[in-house]
Amino acid sequence: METLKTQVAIIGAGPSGLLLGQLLAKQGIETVILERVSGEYVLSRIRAGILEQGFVDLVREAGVSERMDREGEVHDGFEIAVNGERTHIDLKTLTGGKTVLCYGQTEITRDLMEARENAGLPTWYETSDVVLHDVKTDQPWVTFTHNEVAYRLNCDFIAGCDGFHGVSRKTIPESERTEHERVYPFGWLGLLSDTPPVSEELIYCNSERGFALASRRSSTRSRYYLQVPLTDDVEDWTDDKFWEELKRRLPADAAEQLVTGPSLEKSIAPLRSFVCEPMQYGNLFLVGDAAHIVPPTGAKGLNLAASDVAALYQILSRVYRNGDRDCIAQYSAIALRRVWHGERFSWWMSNMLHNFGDARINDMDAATFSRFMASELDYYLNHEDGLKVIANQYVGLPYESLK
Ligand code: RFL
Ligand code: PHB
Repeated sequence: METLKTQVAIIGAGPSGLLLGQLLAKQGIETVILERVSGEYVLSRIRAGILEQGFVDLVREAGVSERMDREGEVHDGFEIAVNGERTHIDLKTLTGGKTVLCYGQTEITRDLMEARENAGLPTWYETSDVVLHDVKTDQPWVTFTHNEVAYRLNCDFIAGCDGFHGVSRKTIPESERTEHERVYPFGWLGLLSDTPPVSEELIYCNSERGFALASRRSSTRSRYYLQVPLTDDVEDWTDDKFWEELKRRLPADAAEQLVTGPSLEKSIAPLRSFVCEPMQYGNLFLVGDAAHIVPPTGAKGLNLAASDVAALYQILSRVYRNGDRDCIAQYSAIALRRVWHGERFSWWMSNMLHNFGDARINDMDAATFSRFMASELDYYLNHEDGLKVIANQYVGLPYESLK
């Protein structure tokens, strides 16, 4: 077995792992990233589109913001439509000047990959059999296989950035972690197309036929989503069927302007709220989707990954700068406080905007639950205080600093 050495072993080359690697490199901290699939495959996954200011600032600090600053669209607001009636959420006014950036996760990931490659930093794609060892000790190590050769990677710390299905979380013994989960009785079918988006701003649509979201990637590329039953398969949805259903769920004036075209990508994602506590075990830290999942309704998944990265980056910088190991224990509590706020917001938005069919929710029948949610929406969308609550959480709560 060949032996390698680094300071921080990062498992997973998604946005969490790549962003952490780039930030640590700025502090002169060595990293090796191990990724299960190819770089091309990582870039074929179409996911989030809305970045909070905290995320944007981190990407700038990592020195990888050149294309994001040029091509990302600043969004001052978005809309929520309830049965066709549109309410504008003026983020900038309601939050005292804050906005979000519309720039796809795929593009951020591509920029981070290129920066890492240009800096000559090691990423091992298409690795298999990744196993974490001795994570409770000061000398953890990772074994993996690449091109049929077995390797051992010695390190000081391991960052588990390997997503919901990764190995890192499962390395923590079951007796040492608690998992909180809510699975929703529907998924989101997403469609990407090179068509001009139906609106300058995102429109979150609550309709009797189910939820829909009109999002975008640029003035020529659209991203739309439909709430679909979990039993549906992507193959059940031709492009024509998707466009027809979207028109029925959008406000009538938007539907009239909708430009349709062939899909570049279509996929279904199940909706889930999930948190693993704690987010650290010895010298292993869980980051991003490895520790928590939110339903996409609040656009928080990627943004919570970024606040985890920010907390771990501060800790590891301090450890390597002045040998202060006491701060290590703060990671989980700092990360989880913000994670739970994001979880609560995403759960609440999902409850208000989807159609739960005839599923029982919170121990009540769906019709009763939907009345509560309709009243909740009515209140929040028609009072300045309510709009501020939505706006302040949509732009993202502040990051917490180390003590
Ligand atoms: P990722 O992006 O899942 O990356 C984890 C990486 O780890 C690799 N990996 C392994 N590597 C080595 N060894 C192993 N054993 C490994 N197991 C896994 C994987 O191949 C992968 O490359 O997690 P990360 O970096 O924490 O980033 C989080 C974000 O990707 C995620 O929060 C968001 O994309 C969530 N999400 C969405 N968020 C939004 O805000 N808006 C969206 O529209 C949105 N759409 C989505 C989503 C997540 C989805 N998944 C995961 C089901 C759509 C989907 C389909
Ligand atoms: C997206 O553009 O993919 C997107 C935007 C906002 C969300 C979810 C997904 O809440």
